[in-house]
Amino acid sequence: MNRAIRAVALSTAALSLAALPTNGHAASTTGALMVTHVRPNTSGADVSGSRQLNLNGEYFVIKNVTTRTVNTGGYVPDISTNSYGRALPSYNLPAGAKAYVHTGSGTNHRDSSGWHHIYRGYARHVLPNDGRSRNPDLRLKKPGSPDNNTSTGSISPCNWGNAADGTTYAC
Ligand SMILES: [Ca+2]
Ligand SMILES: [Ca+2]
Repeated sequence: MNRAIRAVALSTAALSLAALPTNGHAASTTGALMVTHVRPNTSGADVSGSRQLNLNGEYFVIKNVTTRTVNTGGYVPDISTNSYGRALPSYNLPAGAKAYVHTGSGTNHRDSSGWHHIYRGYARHVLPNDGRSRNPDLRLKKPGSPDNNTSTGSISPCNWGNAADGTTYAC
């Protein structure tokens, strides 16, 4: 198991959200991909002066729940009340495989431990550290869906509360 996933935790806010009928501990999907984990608050300081730090330490994890390769191109990770829903780049994710979807820049690849890494290419942090006032916070939407802050086209939601520094949450 990757060290980044070992420290899975649920905040008290996430636990309270679990009481809602549309949300729970177990990740779910109505499509080929599922959001399984999220790290909204990158380890350490997010900014230093005008510099954004450790952008790739902010990420979410997706899983291919099918028995065939799925191309991630066009899937829209939409976030409530902002415009950070840039569609995912083209990347062939094998059957059953998981991928870190990093906020910053890099070359999409599979690492030596078998984990896949996909980069969104933002120059700033885009996942709110404090998700308490929004529900849902992150929705993976099927390819072709607009980035319009609605749940239309959503296949897998993920929520969190006030995210602790460097903590990965199960969706
Ligand atoms: Ca963040
Ligand atoms: Ca931080």
